[in-house]
Amino acid sequence: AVDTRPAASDHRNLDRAARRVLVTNWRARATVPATKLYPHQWSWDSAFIAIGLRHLSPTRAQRELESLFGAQWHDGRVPHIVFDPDVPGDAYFPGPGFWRSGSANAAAVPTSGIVQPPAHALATWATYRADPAVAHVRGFLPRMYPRLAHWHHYLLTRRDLGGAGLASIVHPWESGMDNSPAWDAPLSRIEPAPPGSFTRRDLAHAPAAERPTDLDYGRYIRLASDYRDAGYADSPSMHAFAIEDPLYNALLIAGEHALADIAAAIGRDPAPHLATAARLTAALVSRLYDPAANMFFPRNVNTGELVRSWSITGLMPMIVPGLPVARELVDTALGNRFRLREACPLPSYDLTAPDHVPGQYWRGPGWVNTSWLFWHGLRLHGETALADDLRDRLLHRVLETGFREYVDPLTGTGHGSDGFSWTAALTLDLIR
Ligand code: 2M8
Repeated sequence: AVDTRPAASDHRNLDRAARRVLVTNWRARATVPATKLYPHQWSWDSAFIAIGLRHLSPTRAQRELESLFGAQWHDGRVPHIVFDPDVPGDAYFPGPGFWRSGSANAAAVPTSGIVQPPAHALATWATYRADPAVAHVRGFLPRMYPRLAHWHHYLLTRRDLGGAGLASIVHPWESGMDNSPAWDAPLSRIEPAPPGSFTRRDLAHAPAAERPTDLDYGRYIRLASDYRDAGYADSPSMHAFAIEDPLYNALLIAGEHALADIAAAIGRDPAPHLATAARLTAALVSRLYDPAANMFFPRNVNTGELVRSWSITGLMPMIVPGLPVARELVDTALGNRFRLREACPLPSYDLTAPDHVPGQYWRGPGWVNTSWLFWHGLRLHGETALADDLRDRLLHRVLETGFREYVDPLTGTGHGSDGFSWTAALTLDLIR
């Protein structure tokens, strides 16, 4: 077997290079995911970035999360993009002029109107633990706790579109795994916005073959403008796309466990959060787990059917404390579809599927954030040897390929942006 463990000196170089990426991508109040393709603040990126930044500057990691929650809407939602007013409005599409968030948040900071996976409570607790003294002086936990609780409350109430307690996403962008093959069938019923009605900006910074198609974008724009035109109201009947996603709900459950820790640390009662986590874990397993497949699948709320797509989302419940089927998920990860022992980062989609594309965004390549989550889950469930091996191979991959946005999981060819923030941030965390 080839020894993939990077040497100590490699770690030092990686550490230095990762810090450089985060320093370069820091703006006045937050970190951009990548300088050209994503020139604003993104919600779940900031959570992963804080997990790395805490090793470089605990104060900056706290500010990363605080600035995101500074744009939280009155209804509790945390928008998926917080726009930087110093960046021209047409640098990214769809920009502030499309979303028209107005005074949806107290500061009237321009934002999008959809959300992203709730990785923030997990990141807040990890950030706090990196330097409790500094957090204490800054009042970090007492300030974040009510905001996080309000955010989860929005998801647990207004987004319970299926009526079983789980949160639904109402747009592929909300999954964070935008063009995952899992969304192909539910998206196919959406009438795309006419091709001439909008101009993509992403193709100026990344090859078309590595990005979603124009048809995908037409559907993304239709869904987003319908939501906007309905005043961003949530009701089961109005969403043409409504999905209970395993990754989304797994992060919500892990987040409720983190909220319990945060509550206890500031003298509040953790019990309600633990009760919510237990209730959601039962719903996750009963509604989204298929025991014949040893896999979680998204549920299409509009048809009531599971979407039987072998996407990385189905392995992500590994991060749920006390998950009763963790060993079964490890078996699935070790199998031919994900090849946990060789493929790195873990592929975003079934390696054996005829439509697996190893360089196209969320349709095959490996991403460091989902691999980090699986690594975290392996450790949580006592799979230490597999966790250590995955960490060593991830670090080796980044050493070879750089801080790319996504990577061919078998050849290691890098794709998408370079100098990608969460790749750098989570590398810093894995080195520790
Ligand atoms: C990607 O998504 C954005 C839309 O939100 C885009 O393609 O423009 C996704 O990979 C998403 O998960 C990520 O948060 C975002 C910024 O890195 O880029």
